[in-house]
Amino acid sequence: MKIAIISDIHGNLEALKVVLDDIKSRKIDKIYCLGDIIAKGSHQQECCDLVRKSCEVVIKGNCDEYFTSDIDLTKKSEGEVKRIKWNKSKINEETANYLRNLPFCHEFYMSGRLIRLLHAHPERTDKFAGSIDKLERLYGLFLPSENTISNEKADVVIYGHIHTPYMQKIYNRMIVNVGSVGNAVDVFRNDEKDGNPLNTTVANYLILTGNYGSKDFNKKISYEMVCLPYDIDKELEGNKDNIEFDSYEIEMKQGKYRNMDKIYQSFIDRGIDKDKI
Ligand SMILES: [Mn+2]
Repeated sequence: MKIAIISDIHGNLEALKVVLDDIKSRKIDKIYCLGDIIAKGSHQQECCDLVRKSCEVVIKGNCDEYFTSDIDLTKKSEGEVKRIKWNKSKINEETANYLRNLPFCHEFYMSGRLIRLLHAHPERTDKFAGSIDKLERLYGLFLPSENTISNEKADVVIYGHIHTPYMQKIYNRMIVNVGSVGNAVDVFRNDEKDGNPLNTTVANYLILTGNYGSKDFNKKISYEMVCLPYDIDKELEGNKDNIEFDSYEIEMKQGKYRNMDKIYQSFIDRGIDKDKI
């Protein structure tokens, strides 16, 4: 069984189409989506329509949750109010209702492993845990919570949210981040050390291959990360109405997150010396 796992499309239709075409060209049985179909890019409605048509399982991301909830605008800054209103205007009410009702998590066995799919973390759709974190925080990814389906620790956690793909083995368990289809970034940036941005600004997804439903650990399993170039300029052409066009363009073309101050603060919070990055 081959399952393609996509995440964090963020309204990028060109990237999503390239990914779905690539999936179609391989013998893949199912497509799962880990959320954040909306926010940021202009083609949010189109991406929701395509994901609903193509994916057997879709779970909820933090943006799917945030931009479809009742937000008290009186407590938000002027810029944030504009951002909320623009993003809310990009999807219709029926789609908003669909996103609101998405499940938090999905689980299955493959080649003996209990595989848990999450958007970001078992506790919340917006809790950040990534390769920059210490073991204790990474271990938290495997733990069950009131949001998970089973009360077991997962053998494999597959998630999105951080927009940078990676794999890491700890405690005989496996972490796989599938990266982002439509908004790939790399938070480790240094003008002297940076390589080709095309190594970041691709559409990323994962192909998981193994014995679906089997509780026999003694079976083959594989995790394949796919990186696909797509027509970024064409996608940006269709973003003329984007109220955050400038920062969006930098993310698309340089893979540099729009709010590096937030990234640097999270390095400081984690005890990482930002000057050594
Ligand atoms: Mn997210």
